[in-house]
Amino acid sequence: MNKKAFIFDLDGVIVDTAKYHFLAWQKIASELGIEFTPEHNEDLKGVSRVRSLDIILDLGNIQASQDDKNKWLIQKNEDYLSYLVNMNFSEILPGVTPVLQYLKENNQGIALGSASKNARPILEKTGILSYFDVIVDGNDVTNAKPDPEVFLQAANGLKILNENSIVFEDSVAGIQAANIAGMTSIGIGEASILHEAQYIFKDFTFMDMSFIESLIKK
Ligand code: B16
Ligand code: MG
Repeated sequence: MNKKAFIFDLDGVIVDTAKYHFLAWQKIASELGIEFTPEHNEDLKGVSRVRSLDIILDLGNIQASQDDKNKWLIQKNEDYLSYLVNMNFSEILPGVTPVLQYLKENNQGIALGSASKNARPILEKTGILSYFDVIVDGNDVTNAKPDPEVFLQAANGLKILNENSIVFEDSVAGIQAANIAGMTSIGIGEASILHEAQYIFKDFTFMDMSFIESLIKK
């Protein structure tokens, strides 16, 4: 039986936490008099917390001291965490659990490759932590996507070659990272945005198990 590495991004692939990131950033932005829309939020997907703040400050042409930035980063995360308190399995995106189940039953390597520093509590709260053999998150990497570091660490942790690794991603930077790593890139979302991906699905409900099977046998 072939063993492949299946590496999942978190936000936008397994759970839709983008809406909570948005609410928390919007609060900071409005305090600073910056207009921050859902369209702007698209640019923060897959981007680290520190870089996200810089993008928002740039929107408002605001230069800030490191002390102020640190204060806003803490405030944003506390607010974001308050939205996660009541999170449970119902927030897992459609079609994700059957794919995890199928991969587990077929003895495949399963890893998380996320920019988030809150990945573990989210996997715990949604009840899917035990599916993951390896977790690489924002606490483990120094270089953000499109740098492939997060996915390279995940494949390495599973002891599987990059060419035998498959990445599920919702962000352009994440797809680029997977491609740079020489892995199979699968975009989850809009084809018009994720066109650099080797395969694209609107969400996991559009993915047949025969497709997963073909990836395993490839
Ligand atoms: P945190 P992913 C990313 O997660 C999010 O897409 C991005 O919007 C967020 O800023 C980043 O995590 C950092 O998250 O503030 O929780 O450390 O898509 O790479 O799973
Ligand atoms: Mg994502």
